[in-house]
Amino acid sequence: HKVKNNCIMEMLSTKLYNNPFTICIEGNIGSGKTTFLNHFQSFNNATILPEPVDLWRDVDGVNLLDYFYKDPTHYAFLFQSYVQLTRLQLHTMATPSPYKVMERSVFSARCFLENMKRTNMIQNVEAIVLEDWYDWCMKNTNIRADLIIYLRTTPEVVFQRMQARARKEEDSVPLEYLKQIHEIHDDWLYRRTLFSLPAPVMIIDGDKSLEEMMPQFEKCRDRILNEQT
Ligand code: DGT
Repeated sequence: HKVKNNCIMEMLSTKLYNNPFTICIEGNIGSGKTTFLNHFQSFNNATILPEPVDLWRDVDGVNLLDYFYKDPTHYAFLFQSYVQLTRLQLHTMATPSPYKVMERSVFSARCFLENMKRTNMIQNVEAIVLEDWYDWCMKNTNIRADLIIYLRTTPEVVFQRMQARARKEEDSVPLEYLKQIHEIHDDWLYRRTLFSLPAPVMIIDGDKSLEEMMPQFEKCRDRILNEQT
């Protein structure tokens, strides 16, 4: 009873933040988002939200990520619609700390949708349905982004990393796909000619090695702390 009461007391005293300061880590596949995200573990008061890729791999026993890569024209809409849902769930989730650090966002899901449109992976009407859902959510929920950190990389570098990590679903992904995804991220966050920007953008050289990334992380930390004061 004592243990149970202590747990209840602890839960009642945990303050939840419905509107935390939100940082989204963006960049191409293999750009180092997960590693960068993990640096934030050292950040006081931050809730780290990695990408829900495991959810996509097991939707009632179905690996949708694998289905998507094996047969994009059949599964692009279904996969994209589930990705969008799981991202919205993370955006709207209250956190036990005042900072939320997310790997990607509902905003960058649009980069993939844009690519599906450009390469005719998806029908026009399917894209419209996904975009209508997106617009509705933007108007009717309070999805917030305060800072975007763009790990900008060279497609050839991330292609090598992707091959080295050998995620089994990605074994047939060609360099060409990474080039397309890179161009769309650059259109959005570097050239800034595509979509509107939901937050200020900080660009970081993601081609650098892990050790070389550390000073860049420190720069981010300073910027975030400055924005809060
Ligand atoms: P990292 O840590 O920078 O190496 O990042 P990754 O590669 O672990 O994470 P990410 O988000 O670039 O992608 C994980 C896999 O899921 C990758 O095969 C691309 C795919 N993916 C992520 N988001 C979307 C999306 O919105 N649509 C589609 N079609 N694929 C997506």
